[in-house]
Amino acid sequence: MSGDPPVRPGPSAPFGPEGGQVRPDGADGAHGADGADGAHGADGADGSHRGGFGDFGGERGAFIERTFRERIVLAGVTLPPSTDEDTEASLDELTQLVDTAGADVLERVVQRRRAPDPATFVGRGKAEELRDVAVALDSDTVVFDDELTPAQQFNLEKVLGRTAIDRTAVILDIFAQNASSQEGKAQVELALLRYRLPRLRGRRGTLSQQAGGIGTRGPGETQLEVDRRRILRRIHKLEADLREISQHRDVQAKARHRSRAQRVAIVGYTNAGKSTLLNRLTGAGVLVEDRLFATLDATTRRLQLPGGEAVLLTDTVGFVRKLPHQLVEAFTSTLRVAADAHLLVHVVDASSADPDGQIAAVRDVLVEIGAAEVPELLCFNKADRVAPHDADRLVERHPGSVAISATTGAGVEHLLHTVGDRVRSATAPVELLVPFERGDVLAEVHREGEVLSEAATDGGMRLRVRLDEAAAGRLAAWAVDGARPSGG
Ligand SMILES: Nc1nc2c(ncn2[C@@H]2O[C@H](COP(=O)(O)OP(=O)(O)OP(=O)(O)O)[C@@H](O)[C@H]2O)c(=O)[nH]1
Ligand SMILES: [Mg+2]
Repeated sequence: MSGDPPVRPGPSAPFGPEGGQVRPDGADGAHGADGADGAHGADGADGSHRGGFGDFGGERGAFIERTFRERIVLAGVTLPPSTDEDTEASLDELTQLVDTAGADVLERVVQRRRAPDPATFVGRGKAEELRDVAVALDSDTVVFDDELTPAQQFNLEKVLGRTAIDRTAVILDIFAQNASSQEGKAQVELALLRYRLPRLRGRRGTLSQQAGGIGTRGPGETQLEVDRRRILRRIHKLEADLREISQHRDVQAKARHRSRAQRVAIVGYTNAGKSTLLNRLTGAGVLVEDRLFATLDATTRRLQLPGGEAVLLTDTVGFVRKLPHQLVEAFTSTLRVAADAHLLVHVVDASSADPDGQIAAVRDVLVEIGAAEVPELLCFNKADRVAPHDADRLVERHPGSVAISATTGAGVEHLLHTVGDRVRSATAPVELLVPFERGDVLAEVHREGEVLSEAATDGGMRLRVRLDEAAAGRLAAWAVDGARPSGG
């Protein structure tokens, strides 16, 4: 089964196996040998684990080996207020993430704690148990369900005698695999580098410390400084590139904002069927796959609603529990379509084990990206995969929601009518009264809104106008009766 050489291969590790250590090709007992004296072996200056994080050479590469299917052990910790079931559900999802990244989960080890151990996240004894499990199963890598600090990661690798990575690394890894556009690639690389920068020290710094003495620290520090400067330069370059792309996007966005069409963004948990829905509604031809994070780039299409009006519909990157903040930061410009939308169609996989947990996770990310205030239409998808009364129950529990199947098309007509209603109610006309001398305001009303009627009165110009929410907010001072557009 593990006839493949257990070394991390070239592409992700241009520097080769760490510390110049060479493993015997295809040696079945290689892991066992590590594990048997794991801690001692790692204490030797050669760093006998491969060090997923410390493996700086792979700064643009993957955390998970893909020339063969890596054998992985998962580690989860139940911290209050979470329950054991929460941990199991989270580990189910981590299993799926690891599978998407191209590796196999062999075993999971869980622990209940009041707080993470600052040094090793799990307790020391648990870490040793993890090492024994990994040795017994001939597993190369332990994946932790929560983000490890650089120090925890280093300490764990020492105890485990093998690579320790966390959920964040797995998600970054999948994003790195799936990025295809220039912007997507730059965003992912930026997230990877920001993640790796504080972890550089793990290997270099400690190696020189282990070698003992101030005298030997010099060269290690120097190399570390060189590495760090190189990464920082690259980070600044990527930030500049992304700013440029984002300015270009702003120009496009302004053009979209000028168009009267309302902006509707499809958001939701990864694999919920967002791209399938965009394709069904607009024939956009976006890639649909039964894997996580298939979509990383935003795609916008014009959609004609049954009521006659057109909206701009955008499909974008999916969310997940504990979405790495490095990704959220790097993807701000992509994620802005949600914050800029008039309406969010929040697609939920009705057939998932925990639709409500997924809804909550998506809403957490929406808050993080400043889209919490955008009106949301919950859309339970994959209704063809659940019993009809289960779909009904979900819709009943979430008033105003709809159930659809993006694949069969069931319920899609109803969804379109609902989108139309929501969009229209958000743009119900308002009455404005603007003094004649405020030509600037009148100009703004004409620029920003759709003027339905206009008449000169004693108090000034009286207008009936359709405004988007932002414009309505800015012009609220001139509204008659304080009428707000969302008031219907
Ligand atoms: N049975 C069923 N499968 C669906 C439905 N909608 C989507 N799927 C499947 O679910 C999987 C994910 O669909 P996508 O449209 O790629 O999902 P997504 O939300 O865009 O996912 P990411 O871009 O990866 O976040 C694919 O295998 C689809 O064929 C549906 O209504 N019913
Ligand atoms: Mg998609």
